[in-house]
Amino acid sequence: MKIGRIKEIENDSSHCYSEDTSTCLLDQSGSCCIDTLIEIGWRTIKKQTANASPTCTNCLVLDRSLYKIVDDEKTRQEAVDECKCQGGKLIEIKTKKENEFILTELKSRNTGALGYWLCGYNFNNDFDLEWISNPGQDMPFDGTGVGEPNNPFLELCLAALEDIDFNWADLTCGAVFPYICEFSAD
Ligand SMILES: [Ca+2]
Ligand SMILES: [Ca+2]
Repeated sequence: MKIGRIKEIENDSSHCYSEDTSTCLLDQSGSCCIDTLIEIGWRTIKKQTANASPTCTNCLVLDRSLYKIVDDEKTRQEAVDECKCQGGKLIEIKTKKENEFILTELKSRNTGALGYWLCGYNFNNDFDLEWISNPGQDMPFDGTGVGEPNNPFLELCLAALEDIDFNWADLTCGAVFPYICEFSAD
């Protein structure tokens, strides 16, 4: 079976193109999103609702942010797409307070999840990770565990891992984990 692939047309966020069906979607709201996985290897595309408000029935709240922990296991890119589709972004943890808030919640959940995706990536071909919204800037707070990051050329993505008390670690972007979407409460 052909693996479904979706790409945004360069410099034009008002269209999405599905290589499987050779269809192009027009989206006046500005962005197309990946929809539910309907069959192994296939994805569909859908319109993102304009100015989507987060579907946050069970969201955590801290200061001006809402957080939704999603237990579905996704690759890092799928997690980024899912959060964006819901009107938010994959979580970027900027302060010690925010990190302790999230870690306390993750530790108390006890779902057996081995980790949760965060929105860090190793830009600049060096030894540290950056938040995707600020690729050129050091993270203002560093929550990485002892000995991490430890594989700057193969493990380019960031997750909070259960076996190191949900401190952060670099790991391969194709791994599948639950994830946390962050929404602005404003
Ligand atoms: Ca880096
Ligand atoms: Ca690592």
